[in-house]
Amino acid sequence: MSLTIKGINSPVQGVDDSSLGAVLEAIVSAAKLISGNVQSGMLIERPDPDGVRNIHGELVHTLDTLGTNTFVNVFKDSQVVAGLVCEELDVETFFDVKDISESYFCVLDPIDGTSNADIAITIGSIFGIFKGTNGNSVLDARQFLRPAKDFVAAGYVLYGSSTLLILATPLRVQEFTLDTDKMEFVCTRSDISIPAECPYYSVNQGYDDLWDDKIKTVVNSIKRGRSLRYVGSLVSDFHRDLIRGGVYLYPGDTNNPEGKIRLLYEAAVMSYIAHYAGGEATNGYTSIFNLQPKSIHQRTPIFIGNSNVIEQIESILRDTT
Ligand code: AFP
Repeated sequence: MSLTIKGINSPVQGVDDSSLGAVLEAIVSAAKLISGNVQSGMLIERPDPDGVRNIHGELVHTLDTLGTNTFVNVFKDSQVVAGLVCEELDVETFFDVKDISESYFCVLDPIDGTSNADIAITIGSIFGIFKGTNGNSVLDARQFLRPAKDFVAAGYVLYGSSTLLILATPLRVQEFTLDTDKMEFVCTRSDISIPAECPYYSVNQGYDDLWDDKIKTVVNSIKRGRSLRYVGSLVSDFHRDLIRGGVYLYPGDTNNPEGKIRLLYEAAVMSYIAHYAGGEATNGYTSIFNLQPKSIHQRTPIFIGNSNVIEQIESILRDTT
């Protein structure tokens, strides 16, 4: 079960549907374009504090707009992506396709961590892919309001000192690195599983005054014997945990009871990757892999990484009064 995808130099394992292959080709071509934009850094990314804000109240950066437009264009051209939910677009977007019964629905954070873009820190694009339900002909939010376990594939592109594509399917989690001479992705890790050791934890410790006692107990307990690493781009922090072992926490607090991370196009995607790499993700009480979203831009508290540490966190939250 493998398929040749334009832009990737070896057949991709876990994919044998040519329409899904076309979705991945669209993502690969967007990734290459965005990688070039990200490399330009401050040449194009000049944050304007008085600029436009998105539905979440966050500043829309030039790269957010470029990233969104790039993905919208490749998906539109693909003729196989029938719909998109995107962090930067208030409502669902639908596209014309060749054959609705052979089409897919994507969720997307086009550029995660843009507030890091003007300081040359690693950022990324996060995507999840659903096969349509109800014969695909229903064109509304129902196509997207589904748990992570329904994705047929999901992943992210990391724009850092190199550009990486992480692609998860139920068969395996693979990593591809962009060869910038040939402008094609090369498989660099063919079957990723989160290591048993968990040497790192990541959390914005600056919010500890806003946490309730349960969260303080969780953080105090899991930090023992571990090094703190916090980039402030979920993709970067999660990628380190995926490859080296670790746990990422973004709990709710008194200002933001549901935290900051979006369920559909951030937490669910990462939970899917973690699941097929042997890890876990929870909102503290329920597995995010199985969590049914209620709205497309819903937020969720998230604790993700090594499964034994996630179990420890759930048990602390269950038992602490
Ligand atoms: P931006 O896209 O606005 O930079 O936000 C990135 C992010 O959603 C996620 O990638 C980080 O882990 C998190 O925010 C960091 O948020 P804090 O600054 O509140 O810790």
